[in-house]
Amino acid sequence: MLSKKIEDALNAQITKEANATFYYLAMASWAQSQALDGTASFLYGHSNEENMHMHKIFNYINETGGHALVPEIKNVRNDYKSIEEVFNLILESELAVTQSVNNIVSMCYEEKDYATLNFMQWFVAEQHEEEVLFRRILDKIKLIGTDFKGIYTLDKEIGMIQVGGASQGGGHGR
Ligand code: OFO
Repeated sequence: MLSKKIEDALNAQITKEANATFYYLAMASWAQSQALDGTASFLYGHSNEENMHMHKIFNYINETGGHALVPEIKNVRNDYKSIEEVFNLILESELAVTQSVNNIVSMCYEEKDYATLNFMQWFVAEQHEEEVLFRRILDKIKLIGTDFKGIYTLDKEIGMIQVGGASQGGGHGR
């Protein structure tokens, strides 16, 4: 049984996962419109992954006696300046999600909710993987560059990264 405090925190996490789903979907669409097909394919996949995270929390709340709520999605940005901006924004967004996951974990200790603590461990591992992945992509952007030739190579490299989560054990194909 979930306490009201934990249920509210999990519903707030649903909002964050939903925002990430649509944020990355908008970025994927922007990349596709710029003929950055590898990046678009990676970001569509990542958007789907965030959607899966959201569903995971829906299911957990409802099976634990709570009520998972559909969030309102507001202010999705559709235009971006560059591939570098996109991945900087993603890392920033993931760091905020990690903070939110960590706050729920702390709350679980305070409330002695060990079932939710156990459930959240998956998200702790997932966030770690995502942070590593996006830092690595930003390193590649610096290394390869974004001039005419660089962008072509970079887009291909990003397109080859497989999206996968902590649940698959193997991470993001690194
Ligand atoms: Fe849901 O994994 Fe990042 O945000």
